[in-house]
Amino acid sequence: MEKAVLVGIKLKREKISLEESLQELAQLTKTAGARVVAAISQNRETPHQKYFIGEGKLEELKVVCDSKDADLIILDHDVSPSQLGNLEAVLERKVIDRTELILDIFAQHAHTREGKLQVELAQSQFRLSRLSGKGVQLSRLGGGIGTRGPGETKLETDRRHIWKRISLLKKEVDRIKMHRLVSRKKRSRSEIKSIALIGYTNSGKSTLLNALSNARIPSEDKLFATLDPTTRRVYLPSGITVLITDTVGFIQKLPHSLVNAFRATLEETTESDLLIHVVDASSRFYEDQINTVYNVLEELGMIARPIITVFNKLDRVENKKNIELSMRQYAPATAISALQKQGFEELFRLIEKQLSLPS
Ligand SMILES: Nc1nc2c(ncn2[C@@H]2O[C@H](COP(=O)(O)OP(=O)(O)OP(=O)(O)O)[C@@H](O)[C@H]2O)c(=O)[nH]1
Ligand SMILES: [Mg+2]
Repeated sequence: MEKAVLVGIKLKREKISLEESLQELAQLTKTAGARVVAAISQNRETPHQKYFIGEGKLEELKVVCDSKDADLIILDHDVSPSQLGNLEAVLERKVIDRTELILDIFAQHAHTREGKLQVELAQSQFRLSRLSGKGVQLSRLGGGIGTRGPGETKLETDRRHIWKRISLLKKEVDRIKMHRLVSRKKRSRSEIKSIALIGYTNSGKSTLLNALSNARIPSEDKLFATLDPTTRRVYLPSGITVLITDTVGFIQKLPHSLVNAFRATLEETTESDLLIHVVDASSRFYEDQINTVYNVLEELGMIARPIITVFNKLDRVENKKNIELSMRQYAPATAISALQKQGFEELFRLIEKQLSLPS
């Protein structure tokens, strides 16, 4: 297992919480299959031109890496290709950033053909942007995180080959998109209402859909357990059937290449009649997470859909007062425990009301 040192960086103008961001980075690292052996952080006015972090911090980082025998360094910030190269030269280890880490997780978790294509496309575009910086060679020390493609795919390192691969992948993705369009048209003719579950990663979307439909979608205490959308039939108490789709979770600082790659997959969601926004009410950071979800929705042009907000994991919430306040703020909203199957009656009532179904 690779041993990773995390580096949290906050620039003065940024509004993120360093603690929250680092905690999340640690979880992402674990999900990618590496072990966190140390974490350091730095507040800076502006990035250091050559290394992004300051030279003193770099010195400290080098000492920590040596003493912990680390294999790789993960930066909680996007840096330029040349800064990355300079850091690798000094630290003599693989250095990756948050985007690369998330891409690696996506590569490991994509299972359908389309998911794999989308991820490889995003990875290839990312690689190309790295290469085109200053013509820096990808100095990948060994394998592991940042070098893996989806499935058996090996990532290309040659610019010309990447170009070719990208255009091939794009064609494939387009072909699948056409297919989906046709089956979606068929479905909309059948007039079954469709609902999409959206929300921050690990909020409990898959657990909820499993509970509602007796499906067996893998749910794990990991970030991005679900990548490929799954649709299930759910029977409402009124006897009406709806289709509910479980989707990829959102995260703060979601790489742009990925938002674009998953736009196609999420198009399914954009056409649904209703969104159910699942919130992990037991997280200290749930309000930030709600805002992140709204930002991504805006980016995807989905904000106009009717939304029901569901505060999940109520069984783990100690201070229920806050949740009650939030429920009023985000009405129509309700609180449930997907794991213990509690609060579903009210959820069903809201769904039927929003879809204007007779209940
Ligand atoms: N205590 C408690 N845990 C829950 C509840 N709902 C989900 N969980 C746990 O939260 C973790 C994440 O659940 P998932 O259903 O995989 O979450 P997700 O939103 O699908 O996550 P991604 O697919 O990674 O975006 C799992 O360990 C679940 O068992 C709940 O109501 N109460
Ligand atoms: Mg899931």
